[in-house]
Amino acid sequence: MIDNEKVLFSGMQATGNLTLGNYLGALKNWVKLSDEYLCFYSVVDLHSITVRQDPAELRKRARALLTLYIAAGIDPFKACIYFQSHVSGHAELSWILNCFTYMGELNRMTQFKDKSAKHADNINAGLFTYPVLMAADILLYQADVVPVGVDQMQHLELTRDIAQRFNGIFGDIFTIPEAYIGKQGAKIMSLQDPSKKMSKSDENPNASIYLMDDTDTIMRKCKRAVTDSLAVVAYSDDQPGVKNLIDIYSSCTNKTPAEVEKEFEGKGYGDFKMAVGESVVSVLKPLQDRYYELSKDKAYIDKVIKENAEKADYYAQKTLRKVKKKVGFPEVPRI
Ligand code: ATP
Ligand code: LTN
Repeated sequence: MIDNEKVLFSGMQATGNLTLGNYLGALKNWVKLSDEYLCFYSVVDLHSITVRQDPAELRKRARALLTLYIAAGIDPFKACIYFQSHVSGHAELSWILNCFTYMGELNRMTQFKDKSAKHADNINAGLFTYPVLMAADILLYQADVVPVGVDQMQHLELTRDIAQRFNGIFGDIFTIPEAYIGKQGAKIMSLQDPSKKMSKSDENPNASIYLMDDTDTIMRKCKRAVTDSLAVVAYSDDQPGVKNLIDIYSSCTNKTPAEVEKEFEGKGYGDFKMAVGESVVSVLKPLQDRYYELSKDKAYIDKVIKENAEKADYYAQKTLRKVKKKVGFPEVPRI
């Protein structure tokens, strides 16, 4: 690590197909930030098994997600793109931090409440302590910044609380991380119900644009997106469907919402939706092409996976050694 180089950590779960929300709210920022920070971008497969998974499917999706990180434009030999399960430090630190986290804190987590309602037949302890593993991910690499969507802010606040508590007892061990929320695309909403976020686990396929959707599908989903009867392209909370489409268009074209309003002044929703669809295609098509190209190069992806697991482990062990010493674990005798 270069002295004073700031560290960034983020991760995504390999569950479901990635949506445009994941790209605009997370991946797109990751690419931009990888020039400014020492970055760790993890495929958080340990988190994935808090919900029941088909093993073969999980393995396939995890590799596909790692490939997508690269296809989105992240240089895997600059940023560290790796599988969480390849670095045992995540699970180790997570256990230690469990002992510095209160039940009351975890009980307040809204994602736990949502997910346990959704998976009522499998409310496992991992689902409950999920945020502690996330804290371990971040603190293990001494991350200064963590780009996340707004839905993850509560987990990040908890991470800061745990780190501060630990530091309060043992001295300055952990860097206290800050959230990084992108200006545009922080919360892309469902195309069918703009009061809900676009989510890869949505049952209605028309609600989300998937990163791998073909051109016709993208255009069709945009055309069918729920709007209103006001017939003006305005960036207003009274028009959540249109507002969401403006957010998508702004993010894909790097225009401000005010510029978009101006561009579509006096035009109907038909024209606007067509333009939104085209802007999405212009972003996703090159990404898809790169993805298919990369997927064919098994040796290259294998090299990324192996080398980065070692790199991540090196940084993880540095923190873990300090933590273990502080909490009072005996050192391995050097004989
Ligand atoms: P799930 O439906 O399985 O909960 P998800 O689509 O919400 O999944 P996550 O894996 O929870 O996706 O999130 C990955 C990253 O994408 C996170 O940083 C998250 O904040 C961001 N993200 C997810 N959905 C959106 C969205 N609709 N708009 C902006 N960012 C999003
Ligand atoms: N909980 C996150 C994924 C995640 C993460 C992290 C994000 C796991 N560990 C560390 C940022 C930093 C999610 O569901 N989006």
